[in-house]
Amino acid sequence: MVRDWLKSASSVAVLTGAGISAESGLPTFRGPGGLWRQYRAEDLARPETFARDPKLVWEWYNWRRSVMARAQPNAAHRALAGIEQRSAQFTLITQNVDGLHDAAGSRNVLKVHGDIWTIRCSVCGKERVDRSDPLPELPPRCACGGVERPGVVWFGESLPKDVWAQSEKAARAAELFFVIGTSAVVYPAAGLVGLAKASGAKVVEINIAETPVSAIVDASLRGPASEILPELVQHDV
Ligand code: BV8
Ligand code: ZN
Repeated sequence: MVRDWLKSASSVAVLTGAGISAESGLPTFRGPGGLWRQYRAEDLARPETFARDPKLVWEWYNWRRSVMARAQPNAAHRALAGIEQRSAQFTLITQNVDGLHDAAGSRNVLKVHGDIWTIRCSVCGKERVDRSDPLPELPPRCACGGVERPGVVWFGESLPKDVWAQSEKAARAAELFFVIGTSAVVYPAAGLVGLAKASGAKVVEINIAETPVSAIVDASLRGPASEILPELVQHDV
């Protein structure tokens, strides 16, 4: 059924979360690996924690960057890159900051929560991409002397305007909307599922567990994304 929907949909949009990178060895946010030392990710991904202790937050990001630097895209990331090539209109919206969708060959990736490889000065706002692992000095400093921060969206911060506007547009235009590997508890990203549904899309969830959106989707494929996604594209002859 979903395979047929995929074949006939002229516009496809996808929302991914940490679960799609789980099989690349990256701990999910709220799963067992979501803890670092005795801190919860949700307490570290906050501007007030960074203001209080930039070095601690940077140690967490340095640790995550070193884990991500060793991670490879998995079959789920690659399957999405394949679907993009075959779809007339395809938009990939991700909450992940690991860059694995780009590494798998996805071209048009909307990063609604930013990118861990981007570093931004908290004083002058200058942004740069820095993939050094580990970062030599924590916290890194800008040429202007300002302390730099990870180029990600923390809790309480608004999402990048243009990226968010494109994400909403894609959710509205989608005939087929996949929600993959996300616990669908973080807003406004999770709201894209309801927006796609309200705009007439068929919504397909791929997750190993039930989530708050499971009740509203048209099809719930229960299992690991790296097994289910390649299945969907495999029979494309
Ligand atoms: C904002 C930082 C306001 C980057 C992250 C409306 C309603 C309710 C709450 C709010 C609301 N509006 C705002 C809020 C508050 C807050 C929020 O949503 N809180 C929640 C927790 C209640 N939202 C915000 O603060 C957002 N900002 O709205 O600001 C505003 C508006 C205008 C102007 C000014 C201000 C900002 C949210 C962004 C927060 N930053 N990350 C980083 O360091 O990574 S969020 C964090 O959670 C990550 O980005 C992560 O991507 C995201 C969601 O987590 P998931 O990706 O879903 O991962 P999780 O571990 O939760 O789940 C994994 C899933 O995978 C599970 O379901 C599991 O079953 C599944 N899985 C596991 N293995 C597999 C699998 N599935 C398939 N295959 C597998 N193998
Ligand atoms: Zn600066």
